[in-house]
Amino acid sequence: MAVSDHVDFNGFMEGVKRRNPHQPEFVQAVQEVAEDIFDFIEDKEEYHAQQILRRIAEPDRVVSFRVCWEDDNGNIRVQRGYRVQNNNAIGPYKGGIRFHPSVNESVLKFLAFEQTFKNALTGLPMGGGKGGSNFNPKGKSVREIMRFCQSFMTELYRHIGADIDVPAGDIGVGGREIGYMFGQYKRITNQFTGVLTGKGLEFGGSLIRPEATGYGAVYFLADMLAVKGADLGGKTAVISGSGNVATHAAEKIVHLGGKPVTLSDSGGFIHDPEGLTLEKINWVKAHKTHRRGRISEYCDEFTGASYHEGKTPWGVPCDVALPCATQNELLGADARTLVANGCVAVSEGANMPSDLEAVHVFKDAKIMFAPGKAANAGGVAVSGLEMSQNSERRSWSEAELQQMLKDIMAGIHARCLTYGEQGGGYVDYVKGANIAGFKKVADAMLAFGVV
Ligand code: NDP
Ligand code: 2IT
Repeated sequence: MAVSDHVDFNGFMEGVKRRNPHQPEFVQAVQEVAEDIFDFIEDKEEYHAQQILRRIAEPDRVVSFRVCWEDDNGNIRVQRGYRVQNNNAIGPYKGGIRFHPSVNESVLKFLAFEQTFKNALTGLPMGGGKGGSNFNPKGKSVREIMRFCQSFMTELYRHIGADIDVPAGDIGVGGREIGYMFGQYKRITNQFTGVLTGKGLEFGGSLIRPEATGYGAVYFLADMLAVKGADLGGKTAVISGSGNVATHAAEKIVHLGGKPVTLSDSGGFIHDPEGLTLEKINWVKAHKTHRRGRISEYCDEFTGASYHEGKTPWGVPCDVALPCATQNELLGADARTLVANGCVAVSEGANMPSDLEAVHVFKDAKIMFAPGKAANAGGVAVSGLEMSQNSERRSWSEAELQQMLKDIMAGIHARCLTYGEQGGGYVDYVKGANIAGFKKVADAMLAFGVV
């Protein structure tokens, strides 16, 4: 197709909407990327002729399957499982598994699409995929979770492999669930390979993988501030979520001299004006992971904090914000409040936490705004390092891995600058991340011809 025949942005998005009815999250993720890519490819005939954007926005495959399991009362339960393999142009499919009642094809397609660009940005050879189930781990016994993980893997195993597709954790899937799934994979295939990441240290896991996403999001934040000659010392940070990403982001903010003042869960948020200390963050980690408690109980444990039922934390005045819970948790009005309150930088620990309107508010205000595909790539990057260690059958030291994570985040930041510098000291990190991620995948696809 010649350039002149190529549809315009609106025509492209109409096609995406028509082909993906009732999939708003997927359409949103494609639009956020397409807004930047259309300008970039305007004068690049080959990308048009080869329909690269159209091809990246169509997953290689979507696998959907039934997952049956028996609950503790002997009832037979049926869930839907998925694996979306979006693109393996630059390496095996790679991306997490999410267990949450909101999981559906749209959510996993958006996540697999985002993952494709994120993984390219890390500089490591990983394609993009995502999987999961509408299984709700809340209120389930550990034995129920084990039986569900085993049943899920009994189908998933035929679609994955150390050189095919390497899943990891995400919402509702942590070290325990990865252990159960790895055990079942090994039992079925009789192979001990690096087929999953986020494994326990005893069986091929990597040091600092649990910390990597939250730490990486704060390193990226620090890298953005450094461009302006600033740092995190004394800065007030508003953080959402209280899971893996949020608690480790809070921890690294404290390490770097900042003051996290909020955390949240799906019930509401806590505000601790004194700031969360490492001791308080450790309590939250244990409370949410081992006791499976609610963030509201923070206020019973620590004086001076308040709980705000049914609310998100974006109205609390801050210097920097880190949305670390879930998609579309920060809307246009929240973005306007953050900007009005003087927030200078936002680093997305979660995937697509800001809706399109919020992204536009941040861009228009020209504050430092790091999209998830850049800011939260530290997790998958250390997953990539776990894959390397598994292939080499060795383990790197914590110091080596900490340095590699910092270097990878700095590399992503530099790639964003390459395509995101707008003059006048403003960097459009969304544009920078989208173009840098797209270009690597697109150029690999060009090399393969029409496949
Ligand atoms: P966890 O399961 O550890 O924690 C999730 C947190 O988000 C919990 O506090 C949870 O609250 C909250 N949350 C989940 N869904 C909702 C919702 N619909 N509304 C409000 N709050 C919600 O997950 P992670 O910390 O691993 O993941 C958080 C985000 O980070 C996700 O967007 C994930 O995709 C992204 N991410 C994770 C990576 C990783 O390595 N784990 C890597 C890169 C990105 P509650 O307990 O009430 O459900
Ligand atoms: O969204 C993500 O990048 C993750 N959930 C981590 C994926 C991975 O393969 O480590």
